[in-house]
Amino acid sequence: MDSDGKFGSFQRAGFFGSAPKEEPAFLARLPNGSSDCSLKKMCKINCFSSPFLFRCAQIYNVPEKQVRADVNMNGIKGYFSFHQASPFDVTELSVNLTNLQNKVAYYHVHNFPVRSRSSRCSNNNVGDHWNPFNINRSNPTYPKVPGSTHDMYEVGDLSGKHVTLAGRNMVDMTFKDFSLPLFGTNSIVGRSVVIHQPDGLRYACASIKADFWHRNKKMSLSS
Ligand SMILES: [Cu+2]
Repeated sequence: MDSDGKFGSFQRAGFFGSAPKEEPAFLARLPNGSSDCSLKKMCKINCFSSPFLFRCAQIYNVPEKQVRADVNMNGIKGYFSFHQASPFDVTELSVNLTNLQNKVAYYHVHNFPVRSRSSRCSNNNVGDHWNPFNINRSNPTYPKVPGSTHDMYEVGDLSGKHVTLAGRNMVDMTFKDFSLPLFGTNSIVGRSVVIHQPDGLRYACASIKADFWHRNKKMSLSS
């Protein structure tokens, strides 16, 4: 919100002329100097010199999210780390894996966490790819390689959107992902990452959990 007017004069986000007097109004920008909006405070603004006063929504501070999947299976060690500053920001994905021994290629977010210790990465355990928009990967138009806009891929198709692990022994890489939410109903938090062999068989997996180490480090730096 532009409560300090740094983006210039107030522009209305929608048409409020017929809105009932007490209906909450969601505004993109606030008039310069005409409101007392601040965090966790209800505010009233005078809309376009109208005699009506509109209430705007309470303003919340949305904490950033940082989660990770720690992999330690079949000799592969490392992590997938995910960070999103807010629901409106791009997600940053870091992949740091060692001892791949050229044995694996694809990696995806799958539907469920690793719940059982037996047949950990099986379909019964972690399910299929996380694909909340029901994108059909059998469709001939599904991108074969990275480079298309991320909305063209399943949300969970990380190697499809970015790069595969084929022919690698270790990787340390970071990507921006425009379709990998950590907030809301399509969030990947609480699901899992599965690493596949080049033939598609599941080789290693790990649950996506809150990154307490990262959070504690940030808290200690800020205190
Ligand atoms: Cu998979």
